[in-house]
Amino acid sequence: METEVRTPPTICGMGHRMKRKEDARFLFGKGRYVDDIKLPGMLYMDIVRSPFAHARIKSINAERALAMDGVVAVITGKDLEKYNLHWMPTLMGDTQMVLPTDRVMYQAQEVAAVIATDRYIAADAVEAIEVEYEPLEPVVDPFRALEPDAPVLRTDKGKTDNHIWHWEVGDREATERAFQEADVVVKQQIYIPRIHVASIETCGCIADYNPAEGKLTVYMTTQAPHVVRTALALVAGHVGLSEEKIRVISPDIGGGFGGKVPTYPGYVIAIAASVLLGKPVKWIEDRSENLQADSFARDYHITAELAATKDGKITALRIKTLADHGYTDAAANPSKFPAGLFSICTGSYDIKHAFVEVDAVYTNKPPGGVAYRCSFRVTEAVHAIERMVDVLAQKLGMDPAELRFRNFVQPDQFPYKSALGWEYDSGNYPAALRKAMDLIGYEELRREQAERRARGELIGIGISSFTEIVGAGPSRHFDILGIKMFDSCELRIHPTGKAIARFGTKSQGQGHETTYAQIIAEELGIPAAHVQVEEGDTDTAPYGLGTYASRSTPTAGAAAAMAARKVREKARKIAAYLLEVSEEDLEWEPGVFRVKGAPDKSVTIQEIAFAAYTNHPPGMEAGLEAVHYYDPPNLTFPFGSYICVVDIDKGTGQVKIRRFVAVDDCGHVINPMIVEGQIHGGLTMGFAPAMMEELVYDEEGNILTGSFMDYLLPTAVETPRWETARTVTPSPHHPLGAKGVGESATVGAPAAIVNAVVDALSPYGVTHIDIPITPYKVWKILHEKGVV
Ligand code: MCN
Ligand code: CUM
Repeated sequence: METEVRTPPTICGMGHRMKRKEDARFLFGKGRYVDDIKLPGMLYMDIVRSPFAHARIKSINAERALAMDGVVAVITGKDLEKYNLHWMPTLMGDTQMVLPTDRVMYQAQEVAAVIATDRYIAADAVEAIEVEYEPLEPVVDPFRALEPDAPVLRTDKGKTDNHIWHWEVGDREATERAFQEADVVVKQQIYIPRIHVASIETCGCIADYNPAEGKLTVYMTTQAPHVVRTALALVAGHVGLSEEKIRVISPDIGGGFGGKVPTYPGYVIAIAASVLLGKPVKWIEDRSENLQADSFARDYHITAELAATKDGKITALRIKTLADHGYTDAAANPSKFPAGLFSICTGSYDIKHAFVEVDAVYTNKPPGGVAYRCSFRVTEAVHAIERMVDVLAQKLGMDPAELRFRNFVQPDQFPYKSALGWEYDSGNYPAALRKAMDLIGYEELRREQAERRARGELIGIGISSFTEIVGAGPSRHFDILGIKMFDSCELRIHPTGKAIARFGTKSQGQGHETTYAQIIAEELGIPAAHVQVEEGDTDTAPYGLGTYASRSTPTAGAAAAMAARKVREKARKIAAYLLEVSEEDLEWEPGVFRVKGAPDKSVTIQEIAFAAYTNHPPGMEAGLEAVHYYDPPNLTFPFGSYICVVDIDKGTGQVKIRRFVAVDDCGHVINPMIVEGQIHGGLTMGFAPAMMEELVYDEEGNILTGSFMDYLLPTAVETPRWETARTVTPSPHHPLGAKGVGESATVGAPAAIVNAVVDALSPYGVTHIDIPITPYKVWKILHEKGVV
């Protein structure tokens, strides 16, 4: 099944490969990012950061800095304390220092801020500030954090240990019984390391407080401007910032990938500085600050077990995880899900019994936990289950594709209720895997592998048949700090039949200006080229929860369709009036109402729009517009099957990805070109942590990968050629049958790569390798296992 194209290219509704409307300004170098904005009288902020992971601050001496020409102010935690702004809440309801008053908790933590007339002066003044520290024993290892004699980090919260929360789901006893009765049990430790998103644009803001109006405008690199506005009003209401006086504008964003969901101390300090000084204050992180201090991703220590019959029917899954959250839990999960949607870890398989528990701990590392195209921890879940299926296949001596087919949730089982409580809306897992196997020539590859193995060559084939879960709400289960997770569209049709549509989401590169316009074109027949899409300004956009966890299409995309349908209903009334027939006598085709049986009697949507302002029916309100707040009835469950083929060089341990086939299914596709772009980018962001990326700390909590010399990013040179294809299994509850897709590839790809490498090395007894699979790691294994 493919997405049906119902509109001509002149209208460019769903299914058209429309070129991105936003790209013109980017290609002309006319994007408007936060750092492009320069306001009159603007001051610049730079931040003093801690060299220690854990230390007491004995003194801060700013005298030399303050004496420098152009330095306007130095702000410390003690200054913010006077206004009770030295702490802020995190999105997970924990607390985080804005600036410390006595202790620093991770390397690169904000210690003080300098405000100056020039960015360079601010940077020089940062160097001139003398901070005296008394180093304290750091807690770096999360397992160490749980030991009874480990230093307690969050004494400010009255804690007596470093444990943050315990979360569990599933039936512990039934799972235990299934394990006892199993023919075969496999168990594996899996570490999914800390990684960093490295978007091209770092984080930053301009806080512009206008004392005459009492109004604060913040230009900010945020994926969720409305949530920031409300949170600001809640924490700074006591200093006179009430919500109608706060305007958050998220202009063009140079990549978010989850790293621009949290509220960083820098934003709050810049706001405080602007309010205190009555001038605009700009703060833009540099690359090292972004890498060293911003929200990380992953850092899950997983112990996973599968129980199965000897012919390969999986009967139970059990997972225990330790989550390292750094010094505060500043993940950006929905409030009721501290471990995000990790409980999707039964994956694409019909597993009767499952039990999952996650414990979170504090350590002396930067806070975060949700970033990097993760779908709220689905990446971790997929990695665990897709690795475990291969571990089991290896133990049973069964082909990993065969084992997957044997355990897939079958197409006729949807809607499928998983052992951990999710209701999968739709899927066809066997079809996607079959298609991927045909495209790559699976059987032929296995034959080639057997021959090459006989010659001692290392070739591996890895599969990942993942299930995603994206599109939060529904609001009965999903909220952030109590704010329900719906999303919105406000649509206005102008008299000449052109439109403006505003949304509560915020594109960071995903192409919303194009795809939302296509949705409205699909529903109203107004050419997508004539639909202006706006996001990111809280003074004009309807309230929404923002863009992350691939939720925009499932929520705001649905809201666009629903708002357009409301407009169409009013248009139908106007059309009936203009054509002097009853509404029932009208037929709709994209852009035109026709009289049934008299097809030459018709009015276009443009004529109707004009009439809405010039000649509307008596008794009807003028205008043609609608607002829709869409609360999805369920999440959407995109999925895919990826197959990776690797060749390993025995001499160097270098892994070369020979081929990578990705079959994705995100239901109906709005713009195939944009979806392919999302998948190409997502695959590269799956490849990167699988092969290269990791944030590493030493025992003192010093970051060892604090620059791109050590934190390795793939470039076009390292990145393999992606071969993509799709199946289309529409979501039954989404108005367009669409599912999210923005993170699928990042979620699904790493396991396929690891499975391929382990497959190559399996004849030598290798059952698992933790990512990143660096040449050195492979080289060591080759030597340890006596392969060379
Ligand atoms: N789309 C489509 N048909 C579908 C599904 C999606 O045409 N069936 C289109 C959408 O209309 C949209 C794009 O694909 O233009 C992604 O849609 P969706 O899956 O709804 O995801 P979001 O728009 O909510 O984007 C968020 C997602 C996340 S969470 C991360 S992280 C990520 C990602 O998008 N960050 C990105 N992709 C990114 N791409 C870029 N360029 N920059 C980022 O920061
Ligand atoms: Cu988890 S990264 Mo995206 O959800 O913005």
